[in-house]
Amino acid sequence: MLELGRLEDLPQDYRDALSAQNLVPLWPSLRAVLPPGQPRPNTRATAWSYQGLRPLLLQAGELTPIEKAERRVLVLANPGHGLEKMQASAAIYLGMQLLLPGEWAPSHRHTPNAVRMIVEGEGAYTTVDGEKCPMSRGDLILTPTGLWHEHGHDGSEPVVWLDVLDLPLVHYMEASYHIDGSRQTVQPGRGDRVHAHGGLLPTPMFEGARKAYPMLRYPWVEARAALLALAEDQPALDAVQLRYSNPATGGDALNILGFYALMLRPGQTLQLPARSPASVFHVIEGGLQAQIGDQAFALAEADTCCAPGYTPITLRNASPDAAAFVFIADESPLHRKLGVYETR
Ligand code: 1HN
Repeated sequence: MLELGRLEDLPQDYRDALSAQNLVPLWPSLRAVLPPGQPRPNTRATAWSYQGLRPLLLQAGELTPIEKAERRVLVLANPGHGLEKMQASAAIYLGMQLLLPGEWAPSHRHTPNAVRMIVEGEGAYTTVDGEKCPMSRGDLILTPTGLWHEHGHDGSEPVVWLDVLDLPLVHYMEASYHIDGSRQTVQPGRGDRVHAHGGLLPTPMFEGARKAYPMLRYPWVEARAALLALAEDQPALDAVQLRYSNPATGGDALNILGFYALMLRPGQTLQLPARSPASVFHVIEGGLQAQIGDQAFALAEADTCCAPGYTPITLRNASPDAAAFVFIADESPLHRKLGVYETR
């Protein structure tokens, strides 16, 4: 490959003259922004142990009252980006949020999209756009861009959930901001009940009545049952996986990140091809071994890991008798919309 000229090859007075007019020569930096063959991601395969972070999260509950935190979160930060950047990948933010009994995380809305995957505890709820969504382990709750949301807790034990946001991308786009609100009035109606059966959709009588995000909560009991049915129906199927979708459009649940529930049969090894989007794996039930490029991780229940794009991934459920259930988030809706999605 042709050696390109370096910055140091240029006379200092020429470089100064360029800088004075906010000009930069492309050729010394061309290979860095356009590397040969494939990208050089900053995103590093990284795992976060739930047993490791849980005591620190509970300690945050003692150290910092909710009023001083607004959202009490420990961010799962990828060291490849620098911890202070608070990103798991180029487009994905991950955080573990703690809400204690009786606490209230006040209403706000913002441009980044969020989802919550409930990890532990009962009795908490989040109210999104006036709809009160109970939180139970494994449930997925959407907070699409621009919708008011707040969290409350009527139970007696700490509740923890995993927040997944497209914040790094929206922030990079200089489009990230929030607006504080006041306590929402809960409206009657539950999208997850109306859309409990995928084949049955409400008939809109007029366009104005249609909500852009008609289903905000995806109960784990239903996702789990559907995975077991799929595994039973198709014994030869390798990827026993469901995609969280918008029931009205059949498209992805949110615009930027994609969400999936995967079941690994007892003893199963699943090989995923290298694909351009980065991805996140969170163990809902069971355990698994994840090989991400040349890195190996043993993931126990409630552990989370992230994988850069363009990297082959192998997931293995070593248990001879128990299925493993995994929540996956990835950047594929974004890559497809931008036309850069690829499988190697
Ligand atoms: C946010 O609004 C929540 O509403 C959680 O629970 C995490 C991280 C960055 C920006 C906004 C929440 C967040 C967040």
